[in-house]
Amino acid sequence: MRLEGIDPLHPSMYCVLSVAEVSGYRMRLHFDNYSDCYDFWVNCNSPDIHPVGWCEKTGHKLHPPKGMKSEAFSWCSYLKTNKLQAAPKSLFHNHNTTVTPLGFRVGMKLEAVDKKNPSLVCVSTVKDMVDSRLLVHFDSWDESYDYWCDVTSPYIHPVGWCQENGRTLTTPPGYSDAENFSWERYLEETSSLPAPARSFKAKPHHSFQVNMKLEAVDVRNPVMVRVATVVDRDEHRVKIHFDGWMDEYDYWLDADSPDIHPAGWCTKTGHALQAPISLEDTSESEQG
Ligand code: MLY
Repeated sequence: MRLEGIDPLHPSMYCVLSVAEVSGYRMRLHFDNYSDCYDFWVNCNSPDIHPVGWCEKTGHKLHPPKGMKSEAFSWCSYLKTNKLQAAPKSLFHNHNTTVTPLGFRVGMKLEAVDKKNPSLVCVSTVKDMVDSRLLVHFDSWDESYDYWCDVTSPYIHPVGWCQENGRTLTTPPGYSDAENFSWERYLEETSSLPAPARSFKAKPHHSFQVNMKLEAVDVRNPVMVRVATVVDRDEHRVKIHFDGWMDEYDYWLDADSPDIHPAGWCTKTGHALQAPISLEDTSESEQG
């Protein structure tokens, strides 16, 4: 089945995708005419996917299958010529379920954590808005740092937050007089508005505790969901340990990540669950 969705490596891009594999509530999506190496897994209620025609309806640019020109691509003829099926709208659980965040507009400026370099809080812009989510873009950087978040994200702050909190604001690369960066001047120079402070909401704290068991997607091999344990926590994140595996595979995830599930989720949804490996297995099999 065909659909439209966000490229996880370029979150500002919507692409022509097909369902390559289904496992319970999860599916592997493939970029049409591209190598399988770009395939990625999502839950079927992912906010990142939309039915055929969604981009056109919402004014988003759709990136066609590899080798096709945007101008030449039309879903209608693509599906017809290749005898393909569009995923029916009724299968999408994410549309129109939420309200547009109040106060945010595309083009507004904010201060956001670069999730790839989490020590940096940077000058950034709301680049897109869909349902209740915002696409954060870092000014004068390429789109590979962009990410989607909701208005309760702990990674976004209103203009002036760094100054109020004694943090260094990372200014756009090449910005002249970065030392004396002034939001007032920058907003004027870029003819933009700051996202209103009242639009940023607090995220309720999560209730994960150390030692709790759960089921987590293996980031290194995302077809797998494994038995896992919370081994550390902070305000908004949990550190996941895969039972039986070495600590070096532990990793931090946002507590609201779509890749962690309660114990029993795999059985309930019909997904394979990788049981903890015992130490004897460790040397020869998977871990080696
Ligand atoms: N060492 C990296 C840091 C990039 C930071 C980008 N953020 C601010 C969007 C580099 O210079 O490529």
